[in-house]
Amino acid sequence: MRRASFGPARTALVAAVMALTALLGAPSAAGAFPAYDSGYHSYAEMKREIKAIAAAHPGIVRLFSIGRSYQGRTLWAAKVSDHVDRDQDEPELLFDGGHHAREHISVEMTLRILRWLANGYGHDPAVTRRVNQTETWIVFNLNPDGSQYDHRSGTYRNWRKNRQPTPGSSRIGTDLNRNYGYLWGCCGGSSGDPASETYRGPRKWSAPETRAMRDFVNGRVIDGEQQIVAHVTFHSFGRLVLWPWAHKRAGVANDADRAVFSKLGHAMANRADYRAMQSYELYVTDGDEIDWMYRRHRILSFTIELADRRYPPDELIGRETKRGLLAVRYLMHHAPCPYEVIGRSSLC
Ligand code: 3K0
Ligand code: CA
Ligand code: ZN
Repeated sequence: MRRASFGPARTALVAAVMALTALLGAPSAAGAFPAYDSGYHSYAEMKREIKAIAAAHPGIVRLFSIGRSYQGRTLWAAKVSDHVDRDQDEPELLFDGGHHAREHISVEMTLRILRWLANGYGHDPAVTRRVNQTETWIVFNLNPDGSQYDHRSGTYRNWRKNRQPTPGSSRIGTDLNRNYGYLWGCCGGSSGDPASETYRGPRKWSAPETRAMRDFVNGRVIDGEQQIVAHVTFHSFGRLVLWPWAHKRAGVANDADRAVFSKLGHAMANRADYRAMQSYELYVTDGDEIDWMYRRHRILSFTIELADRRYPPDELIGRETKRGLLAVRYLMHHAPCPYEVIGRSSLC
């Protein structure tokens, strides 16, 4: 072997390749985020993290699945409450992340909520109260197929939709936040073109992921009463708090609900230093999650758009999810009687 004769050149080449690799961000492990964003959780890392937290806090955290993604991944969820294995008559909250594949920080937000509740229980009196007095549901990533696809090659693909093929088309993917069943495709807030970023799917609920969310929420109706009082779906980006309607200019018809949406929305935005508005004011969407949540179940449902850019570097996860947490804390505090914020506790 003549290895010695080209040793120095080879060493230099290896060093150059390594530097370039670090710069371009080759995946740090199969299926992981690019090395420069290793602070983000891939699907496998998310699963490991939530299992570790649940194992460390078995009395207050229970993991379960709400169904499977198109490609068969488990859609992981957690319940957090005292007496977690019992269904107590307490106000319930629901948080979800990951509808849009590339909005990875929304998944980090759901993990942060779980960590905050689990680690604070028994230490932070405010958290302990929240865990004792409410039941919190967290759906960590509704679109794991899409998020994996977005990050796993080592270069972000800017992918938004799920990974479900559309019959009769070569284009892949449905925008999950246009596939919900209330006034699906009604109002020019989605696209019927399978190539579009906001493709609503061939029919309402055509995506297994939205069906899983629907069935879970429908299942929280007990003795005719929806247990979930308030919901936040995390997206990115824009540093915004949004509420229904998304499909039309008018606010919701019920005066108290309209006032509560605005009051809670603005207060959450103040906590986070975000802007607040009815979803329609940003732009029209139809078949989205918050309109369905409110119309079908009268859940006080919000969209929170985290962060100020599409791909916040992992150094910013802490700072940006902290803002989200300030909003979440406010909402949880008012879950037992949201109408109190408009001086109408009698409605609770
Ligand atoms: O409720 C809403 O207004 C959803 C807004 C959301 C969407 O689905 O268009 N914005 S995002 O796609 O930039 N995350
Ligand atoms: Ca409980
Ligand atoms: Zn989104």
